[in-house]
Parts: sequence; C-alpha cells; structure tokens
Amino acid sequence: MKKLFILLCLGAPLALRAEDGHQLWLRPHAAVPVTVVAPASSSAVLATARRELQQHWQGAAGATVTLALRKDKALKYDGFRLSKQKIEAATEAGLLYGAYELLRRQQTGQPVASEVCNPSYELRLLNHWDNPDGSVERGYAGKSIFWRQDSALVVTRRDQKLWQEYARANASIGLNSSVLNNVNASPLILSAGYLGRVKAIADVLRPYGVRVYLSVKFSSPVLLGGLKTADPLDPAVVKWWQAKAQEIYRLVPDFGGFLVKASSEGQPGPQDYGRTHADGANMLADVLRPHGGLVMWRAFVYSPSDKDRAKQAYNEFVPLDGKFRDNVLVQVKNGPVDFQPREPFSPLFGALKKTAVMPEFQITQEYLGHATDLAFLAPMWEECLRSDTHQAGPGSTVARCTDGSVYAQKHSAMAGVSNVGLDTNWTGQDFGQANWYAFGRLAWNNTLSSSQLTDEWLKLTFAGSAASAPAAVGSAADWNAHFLAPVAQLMLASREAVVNYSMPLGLHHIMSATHDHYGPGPWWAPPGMRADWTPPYYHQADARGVGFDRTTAGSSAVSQYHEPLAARFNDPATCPDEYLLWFHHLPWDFKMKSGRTLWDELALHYDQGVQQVRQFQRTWDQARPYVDAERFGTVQNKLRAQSGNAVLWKDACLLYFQQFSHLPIPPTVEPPMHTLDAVLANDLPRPRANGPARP
Ligand code: GCV
Repeated sequence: MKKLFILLCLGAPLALRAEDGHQLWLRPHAAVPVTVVAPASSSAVLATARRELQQHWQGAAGATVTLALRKDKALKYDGFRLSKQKIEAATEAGLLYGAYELLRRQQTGQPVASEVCNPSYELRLLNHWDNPDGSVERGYAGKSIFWRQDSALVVTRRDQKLWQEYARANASIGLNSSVLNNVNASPLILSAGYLGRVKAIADVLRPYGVRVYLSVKFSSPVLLGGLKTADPLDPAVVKWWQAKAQEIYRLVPDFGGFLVKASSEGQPGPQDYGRTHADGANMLADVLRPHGGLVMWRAFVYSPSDKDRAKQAYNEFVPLDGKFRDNVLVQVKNGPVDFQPREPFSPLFGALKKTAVMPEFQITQEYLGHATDLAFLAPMWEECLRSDTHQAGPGSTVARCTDGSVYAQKHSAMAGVSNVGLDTNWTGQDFGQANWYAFGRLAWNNTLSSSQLTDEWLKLTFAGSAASAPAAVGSAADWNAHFLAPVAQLMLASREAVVNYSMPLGLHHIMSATHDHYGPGPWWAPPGMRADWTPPYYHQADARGVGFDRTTAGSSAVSQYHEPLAARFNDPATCPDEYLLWFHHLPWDFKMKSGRTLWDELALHYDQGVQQVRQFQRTWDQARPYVDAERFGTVQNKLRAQSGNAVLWKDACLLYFQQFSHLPIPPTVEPPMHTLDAVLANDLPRPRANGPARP
C-alpha cells in the first residue's frame, strides 16, 4: 500500500494529464486485476458494486473479493462488515458502500481491519435549491444539473451522463437521497411534464442507491389543481394529494417523499388556514404512508412581528412535540437563525423528544464567501454535531439526539444544501468539493473528525496530480510534509478565518444584501425593509456597546437552552467568547477574558482573519510543485480575491462600528485600506421591483 501511494505521489502515468476538477475525489488510477465473487442477481446496485471494484481495485493483484448478502444483528440500515477481501451486508446498497470504503482505504493508505461500518443516519440527503427554470437559489457553481428552462422535458445523453457521475459521487461517500428542487418550490414541479423528468433522473440515480424526493409547495392543490383551498383538513385537498402521490409512485416506485417549507418567508402553509405545522405535515404523511414515503417538514420559521427571530422555531415547534406522525421528520437548521458563519446550535435539538429531528447544514457557502472564498465547513458541522444539548443528561449531543441514540425514532436523517452546479468542477471553488465530500462522510459517520476528512479528501483529490515530477516531489514523506500537512492545516483553519474577518465574537447576519450576502453590510437597512432582514437588528450597535441581548434581561433566548447552558450563556463572564455578542449587548470597553477591551478584541479578530488568509496564500503558493497547473492557478486566484474580501470586511466593520465606539483602532492592527464612504458607496441598496422580497 505504501509503495502504491509513493507511486501516486511520483505522478503515475494516469495522473499526468490536465485536471479540471470534474473527477472530484474519484480520479482514475491504473487498476490492478481482481476477481469479484458476488451473489447471482440482476440488481443494478450490485452490478455497480462489482464494476467499481473491477475498475478501481488497488489492493493485491489477482485477489478475489467476495460480496455476500447476509442478515447480521450488528448491521444497521445499509451498514456492512469489511475485511480486506470480503464485504458482507444485509442490503445490496450496503455492499456498494462497502466497495467504496474498501477502495477509499486502498487509495488513501488506510488499513482495513475486520470491522463493522454502520451509517449514523438512515437517510443521508442533499437538498438542491434548484428551480425548474434552471437557476439555483444561493448556487454559485453555474445552473442546475437537473433543470433547464429551454427544454425542461427533453432528456439528453449529456444529462444522463452528468446525473450518473453525480450519483456515483454521492454513493461513493454514502449519500443515498436527493431532493431535486428548491424548498421555495414551484408548483410546476408536480405537473406531468416535470414528473416525467423526475422519473428520468430517478432511473439514472437508482443503480447507485440514490432515491429522489421533491420539495412541494403547500398550496399546490390551488395553484396546480385549481381547488379553492389548500386546507390540510379539507377532504378535497387530501384527495388531490392522494391522486398526485399515486401519479408519482406510478412513475417512480421508490420515490422517497416530500420536503416542505411552509408558513415561512412568504411560503404558504397550514397556518394560512388556522391549522398547525403538525396538521399540515401529518396530512402529507398519511398520503405518503401507503407508498412508504416520508415527509421532511422544515422548522425554519420566523415572522417580522417577533422580537427575536432566534426564538421563533422553538416557540412554534416545542408545543407540537409528539403530535407528528412517525413518518415525519422535522428538519432543523444547525443554528437558530440562518446558516451564519458561527451560531450556537439550535435549541430545538434535544428539546423535541418525541419527534424525529434531522439536522440541516448548508454546503453551499451563502454566508461564507460563495464559491470564491475557501472555507472548509467540516469544523463547523463537527462543532454543531458535538455540542452537548444536556437535554437528556450530559452527553446528549446534537449528533446523538438526532441519530436515534438518545430518543426512540422510527427514521433518522441528515440533510445538506448542495453546492453543486453545471460548472466543470461542480462546485465553482475546487475546495468546495471538500465540503460536499465531508458532508456525505459525516452523514455516514457523525463522529468523524475534520482532520480525518481533510486527510482523505486531499489524498483522493490531489495525490499524484503534479503536472511534472520534479525531484522535490519524490516521496510520500515529501508530499506529506510539503503538501498534505500544510494544506490540511489551511483547510482546518479556513472556517475560523472567515468567522474572524466577517462576524467574530458572536456577531451574525451583518452581511451585504446588495451583494447577495457576499461581503460586509452592517449598515444595511433600507427604509421600509423588515427589521429582521437588516443587520442593525442583529448587531444592535449603539453608543453603549454592541450585540443582541438574549439574556433573561433581554429576549431570554438563553432560556430555550437546557441547564447548565442557559446559565452559562446568560452570564458574560462564563459565556464562551465565540457566542458573546450572540447572547449579550456589551459596552465597548467591556473587559474580555484576555484582559483586552471588547473593542480591541474585536479589532484583533478582524485583523487575525486577514492575516490568516494571507498565510493561506503563502501556503498555497508553496504547494505549487505538487498540484496540476490548472487547479493551482484557479485556487490561487480565488485566494487573491478572498484576501481582498477579508480586508474589505475588516475595514468596513471596524470603520462602521467605530462610529459608535469612538475608539482608536489598536496600533497592532493593519490600518484600513478603504474609507467607510467608499465602501458605503459600493453598497447602495438595489431597487427592488416587488417590495421587500427576501434580500
Ligand atoms: C431557500 C435563507 C436564504 C434563502 C433560503 C432560506 C431557506 O433565508 O437566504 O435563500 O431559501 O434561507 O432556508 O428556506
């Protein structure tokens, strides 16, 4: 194995080619002959497993690998038993995941002991915010891979090839489900023409064990069916959904179910008819039950009248605990507001004890620099999954409260909002692929560490990619020391760098809306705009200080956390620095744990973020001999842009907040390159034709 890895690092013949990133972490290597013994079956999934092993085997030459289906109490869902030359599973999908695991171990030089590998969650899903016209909400890597405005219903060979590559990438990291369209759902998706395309997609994804789901608009019976109401308790509405479900299952017999964003950000929902979220979700769950389908009902709800947006989901959903059918999962974003660079975990995790709750993470970098900035997100997800909710005693982490370890639940799931588009390299920024990879692997095993994930991904994605093999790239040890270690370190620090240069110390939601959430906008509050869509609502900066008072003396959002967290967060002396301004409004001269004032600490964090990105640039420049020229150059350019973005964030936020603090920027901090006036001039709100749409 070691020998093989050295070969790859030397630039084995197959690797001496242009790399455009399209192959993801599945770059081809010269295969070694292998014999695969598998159960006689015409199953497409089994055929995929066999083919993958035959085409990509890197183990002992001439080995025989046995795939065996067998019931085993130690195996959960699509888990498998793995040894060097045998994979056993209770399902064919399990054999496929076992095959990918074996190949990954071979390619990354990890040992294979005799072991059981079970997924943490039954469903491991990507949510695509793709619209029927081919656009992608918060997508930064080109148009949708599923939908096209011009010829939505014509399925081309190119479509099928792309969908197959997509399915293979997902299966290789354990993902088994895809929601094909935006949660801000168009009713069109349920029309006959679009359902035909859904069937075509499902047919291509099926051999890789990936099932399809759809986001549905709650008012579809009105908008598509011509009914007068979408009231979930109206028999005509139920009948409409039943007929629609039958139509879908005739086309896609293994259709997974519906994802619903209801009574949220202007989307229709049961509350429009005086009904609850449970009424709405249960109606759809009953409709899908005979077909084995599930409902994923999002808890992302808030309204302009609420004094603290962070509290609303908990307030609406906790009273409904125990009222949902067992084929409903409530889908909860990692934090209580909205995928910010850092949020405390949502207090709904662990608080819903009789309802299946599934975490929703955002892979696409809406608030973390789009497809420009390099931000490896596994540390953020790891932070959330490992947070102890204390809801069922110490150790009731978010991971354990959602994967069935703490509460009895029939189904378990984890969803990630995809960053995939038609760009050749799928994700725009080459390092965005690492987030897709890490999400899938964490959905399979929610205890994996970020450092293991960087190690795997970097080896799979870059080993042997150097365009030439200079003497310096001569050994695995050299590659490890000069590429793997420094670039892994860069990745592991990258999310914290974004936090530092954009929203440190618990600041949140202070991005520019003019630039679609890229870059700073702490001032952004056009007249007439909903307050909870404007940054000043969140940072509350004034002459006295900065931060949102969520203590018991303020909005009391702290009280939604179980003790000892509520008390810990409530006291600025014990509240962790990273959540300080999330929970507290504090004076500019507040004494921090470091001994510095809050103002100085804030300035140092902004400056640190800038310096970190500069260091990322240096690290990447030094990695040049180990990377193909194409990806090296693309990432180098992106880091340049990120460096400018970091400086802009630092200058804009410090100069803006300085208007309130009236304090000098500490001398150790790099002086601003911009003036506040210049930054503001570049961030004038764009006129919006239809009033205050979600910015
Ligand atoms: C799909 C945020 C995003 C919206 C997104 C919404 C959601 O508000 O800005 O684009 O809508 O979250 O998760 O529903």
